[in-house]
Amino acid sequence: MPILDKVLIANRGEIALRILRACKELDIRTIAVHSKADRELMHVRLADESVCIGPAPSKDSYLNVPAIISAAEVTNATAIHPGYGFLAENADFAEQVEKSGYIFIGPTADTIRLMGDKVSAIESMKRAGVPTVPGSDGPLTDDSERTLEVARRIGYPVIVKAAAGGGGKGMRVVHNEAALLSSVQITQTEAGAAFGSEVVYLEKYLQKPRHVEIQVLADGQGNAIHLGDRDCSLQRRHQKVLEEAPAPGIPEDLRAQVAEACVNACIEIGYRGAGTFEFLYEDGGFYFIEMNTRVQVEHPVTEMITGIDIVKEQLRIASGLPLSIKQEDIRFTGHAFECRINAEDPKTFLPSPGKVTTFHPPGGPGIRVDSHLYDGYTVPPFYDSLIGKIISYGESRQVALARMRQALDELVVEGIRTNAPLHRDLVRDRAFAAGGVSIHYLESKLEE
Ligand code: MV4
Repeated sequence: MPILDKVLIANRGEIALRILRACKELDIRTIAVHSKADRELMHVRLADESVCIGPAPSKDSYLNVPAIISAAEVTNATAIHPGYGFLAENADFAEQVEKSGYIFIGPTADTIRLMGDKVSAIESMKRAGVPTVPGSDGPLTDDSERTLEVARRIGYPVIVKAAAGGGGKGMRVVHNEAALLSSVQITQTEAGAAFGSEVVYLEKYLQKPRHVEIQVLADGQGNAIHLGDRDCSLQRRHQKVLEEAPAPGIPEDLRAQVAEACVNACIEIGYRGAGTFEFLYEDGGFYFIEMNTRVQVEHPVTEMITGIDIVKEQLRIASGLPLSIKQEDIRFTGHAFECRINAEDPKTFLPSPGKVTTFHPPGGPGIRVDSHLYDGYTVPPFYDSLIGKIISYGESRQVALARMRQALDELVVEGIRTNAPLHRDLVRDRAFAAGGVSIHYLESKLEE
């Protein structure tokens, strides 16, 4: 079967460049679509063709479905890669793409919809044998007595979550029975306004968990594999800052057992493409919370420890090829870190767009830089502030961390402010160096 002929990259920045590089390696032609503010993007220059799809605001360009489909029509695209963010997990977009005769590089619209509803996602995973958080096992009803009973059974604290939420929006922690019903109501009203659905559910609130996720690949033809886990606990306001693979300090038998459950779940639901199972990990237990149906920002740490190019695999799967890699062929070797470099003030975290007068990326053994930056590039103010990722690899966690320290010291970005000083501090943090800090660690540290 021939690989895809021509891929339209429906994204911008570092991930658009990452996708372009994978296409070039596979001899697939590329189409860049960009906003009026993004003519200078690195991948726009490198693409075989480029189309301006609208003005700077995302809603008029990168979220403009008719404009993207039109660009696919005029350029004769075969497939559309959505990257992450923007339309990547929009089931209606995936459906439109397929109805217009293009391949959506990702799972089916039905799968995206199933995972977008957190209640149905959890239900499918539970049925497939993936460990979940003790909870309401479905939406809360308008029977207050039942809601009170469910919370009593779970035990306080509990967390009320919007079924249409995710990524930190539409949730509320409840510490006692007196606060439960009003919290449920407020969350329902907020969810209705934010997502157009008032459906909420309850979970036991885990107070000091780590965020550990498992990467999978599936071909939608009955084959699925896992690429191990990542620890993404270092975050601020639900934005990940620094990730690593594998997650440190997890018993190997447990790690393997949960990963195998994820693989089984993929087969059970007929999953296709790259995906991530998100877990909270606390006191030696894994608890599924959500599934991401896209390639993730932090995918490189997994690529470093497995040697597998996840974006190339996405392209192969989309072209209809069965998975070429078997689970037993995958060896997990060494350790990798990723520092997300943002154009922002290192103290206030306010965005810092503008012209980059000097960009000097780090290098040397075990260093990878995924960035669209170059000398003279102007970071526009309209989008996410991620300007690149430094990835370090080493045969051990210690070696990978030492390489990251050096890489951050070599990095030069002038003309704009970046969060590099925060990273230079983090990679010298004692608790972080020991491994296994919780999701609250960074925010507590920043308060000091
Ligand atoms: C939780 C939790 C504690 N207990 N669920 C936040 C984002 C969304 N993906 C789920 N989130 C959480 N769900 C239960 N039952 C704590 C969080 C949470 C969190 C999770 C992952 C990474 C960072 C986080 C920051 C704050 C809260």
